[in-house]
Amino acid sequence: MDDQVFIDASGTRRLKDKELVVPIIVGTVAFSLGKKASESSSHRWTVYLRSPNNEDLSYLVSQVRFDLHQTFQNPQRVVESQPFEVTEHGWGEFDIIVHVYFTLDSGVREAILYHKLRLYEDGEQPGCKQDPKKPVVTETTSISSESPVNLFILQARPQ
Ligand code: SLL
Repeated sequence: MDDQVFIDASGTRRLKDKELVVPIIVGTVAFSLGKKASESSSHRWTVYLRSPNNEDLSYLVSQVRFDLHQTFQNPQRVVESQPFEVTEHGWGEFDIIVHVYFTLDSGVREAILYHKLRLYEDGEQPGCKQDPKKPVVTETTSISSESPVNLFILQARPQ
């Protein structure tokens, strides 16, 4: 047998000391509700987790939990299949904590990512006039080592 290959405790063939680097994007898209806005609901927004080329992630990701601000009902939202996303209505920006649970195959169980929900562009103030058709989109796409939030390194090594 090639010495780079080993069999793990579950009987699966694995490659020794190999890394699988999977870039993942967490983003939000927010629309002002314009005239339909109310005090507690100025925007409709969606938070999502996706691959850069929108490939199916279900071979790798079994479930995603989006932890919203405590002001939301049932703030821990679990999504068990694609698309991994949550849509809500709200009034304020906050950090969303994204727990990504991997399929058993990957050898790593969970990663935690952070993404700030943005409802306004830079320089815009809460309450300012926004075009309801023009979304505010932010994505964490950098894969530099200073901001590894969207980069998963799954290492196959003997258990
Ligand atoms: C802020 N620190 O003060 C932030 C908190 C929380 C936003 C923002 C809840 C909506 C709902 C909602 O939008 N919370 O009540 O369903 O700006």
